[in-house]
Amino acid sequence: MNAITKWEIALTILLVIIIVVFSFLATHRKIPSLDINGKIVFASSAVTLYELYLMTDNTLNISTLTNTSSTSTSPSWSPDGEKIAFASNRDENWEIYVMNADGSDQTNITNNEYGDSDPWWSPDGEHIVFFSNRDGNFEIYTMTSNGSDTVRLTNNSAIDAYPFWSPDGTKITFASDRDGNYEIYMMNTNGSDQVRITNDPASDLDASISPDGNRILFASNRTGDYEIYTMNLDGTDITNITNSRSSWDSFPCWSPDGIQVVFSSDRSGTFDLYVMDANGKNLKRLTYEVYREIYPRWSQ
Ligand SMILES: [Ca+2]
Ligand SMILES: [Ca+2]
Ligand SMILES: [Ca+2]
Ligand SMILES: [Ca+2]
Repeated sequence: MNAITKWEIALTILLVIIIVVFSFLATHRKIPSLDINGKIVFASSAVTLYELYLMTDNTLNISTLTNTSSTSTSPSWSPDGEKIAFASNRDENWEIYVMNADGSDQTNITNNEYGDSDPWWSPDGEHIVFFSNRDGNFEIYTMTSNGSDTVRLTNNSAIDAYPFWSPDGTKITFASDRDGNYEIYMMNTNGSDQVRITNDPASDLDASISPDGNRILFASNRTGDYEIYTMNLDGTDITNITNSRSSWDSFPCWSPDGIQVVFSSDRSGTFDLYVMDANGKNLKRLTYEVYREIYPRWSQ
């Protein structure tokens, strides 16, 4: 064997080793596992349709809650953390379902031919607010948590959608395009005193009041792409807490203690979940899937 062949063999072996090592590193990328305080339910399109998943204690501890050939999304925790309300189109049109927090006993509580979506539990656990087009266009409704005694809260030809119940139980925030584009509104839980909070030509939506009752968290595309903001309850002191231009940052949700915010962003190229302090600091990425994770909702 001459010297050149020996060198060729040595070089080939070295190249093979390098390729094997790099392939291993690429497929066994070290994903940081983060401890989270409580549990986060979220929707993910693992194949083509969204299903609900539960992340508990740390970001690698994920279990599957729904598994149907349909979409399940927009989850909301019961205040005691025992149940999850959500929307699904598994029964041919959108309905609201309630299940146990382990995914068992999935029960349709709306049962009508119209679109019903985005349930949010009242803090006393008695009621659920949601939106539906059962009266011809999208309006906000409340019902008991077993689906009885539905009450309509809004009444206009515009879209009224994406309601959240305030942690103190007295208000419902929602989005409506009744004034020409999506703005954030607040009303009493019987629909009285509907007040507009934002005033911007962009879309403002997904507004929820902080556990301490002082700030509203919301999403808006007023800079040209979606960012997450906080503001006072009267709409003053609007603060952009994502500032991630050219990425879509949305689905914001308070942590139960109000110190952090969980949200979905496509800044990595696909929608993943992130957590940060409510002032935008200490950003941490929670998911590293190639799939799309949206609608994170946090419970103790
Ligand atoms: Ca329906
Ligand atoms: Ca309406
Ligand atoms: Ca607006
Ligand atoms: Ca952005």
